[in-house]
Amino acid sequence: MPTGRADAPRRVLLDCDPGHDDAIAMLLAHGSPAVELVAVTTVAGNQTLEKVTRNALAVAELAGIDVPVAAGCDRPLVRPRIVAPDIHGGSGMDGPVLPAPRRAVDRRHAVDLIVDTVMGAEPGEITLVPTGPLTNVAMAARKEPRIVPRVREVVMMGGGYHVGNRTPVAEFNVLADPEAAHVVLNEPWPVTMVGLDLTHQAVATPDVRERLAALGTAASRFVGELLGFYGATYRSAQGFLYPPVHDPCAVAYVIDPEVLTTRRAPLDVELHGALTTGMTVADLRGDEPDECRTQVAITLDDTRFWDLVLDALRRLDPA
Ligand SMILES: [Ca+2]
Repeated sequence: MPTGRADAPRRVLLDCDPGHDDAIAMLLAHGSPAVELVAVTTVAGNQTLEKVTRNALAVAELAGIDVPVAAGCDRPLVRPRIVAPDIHGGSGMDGPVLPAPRRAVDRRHAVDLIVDTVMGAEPGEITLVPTGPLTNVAMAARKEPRIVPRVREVVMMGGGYHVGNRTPVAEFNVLADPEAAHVVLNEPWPVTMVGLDLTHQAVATPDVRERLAALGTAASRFVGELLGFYGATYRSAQGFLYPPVHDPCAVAYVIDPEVLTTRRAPLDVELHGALTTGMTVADLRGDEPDECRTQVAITLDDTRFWDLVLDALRRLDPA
């Protein structure tokens, strides 16, 4: 059970693969007063580990995020590595000119930083927010099983109960390392799956882009440049009129649970399907169970969501 004060900022470790939307998730977590971003860990996903780690350090530099940034697993547990240059470009975060990071990467492996962070905090204090393949989080749960009951909850961006993006039924983060997703979904910690069903409602429309531009801060300009590239690739590669920004949705839920609706449901991942490997399967039959440690995100309050993002960017970098 959580022990922190109800009004104390929620302490969040973000495990990510920046990634355009990961970058926005970092900025949202850092800028929001409701969350204390305590560490950032990186995992191969949208691009190679080297590239996504560099990108994470660049975002930290840009936004003055002064927390440990540690590099983690450079490949999935079992499968060959897949990356996503069709969406995120050759650097993993094409579009803006990135500042040269002055801070060095933490010397610890990301798995050790996750373990140290959770074991060094009070039980129920740390929320894990994975927004890339789940390799690091699965490895941490295996390396130090005592973290599992100490984690407040896992709020993951990944999967979907109805739709995929890399395949008709599999979402990229889960497809990239389905065995790691299996570990994370089957450990006895609370898991909220913020999947594509939800994140496809978080669309960077022209109205959102105008609000961003009107902020006129370095951070909002940076996000605008991210969305310029990401919007173009989402249009050409996925046929989206405007791009969905997946990863900040998970952070937004930690900041304000009212930003989305959830439904408790047993949840697992397909590892052996001829057509369905990497598909997350939620059992939504019948009435919502009274008790279930897994739940899926259903409906986004997109006005509230974008208000949170814009508010965080404003606080981060006053014009
Ligand atoms: Ca990501």
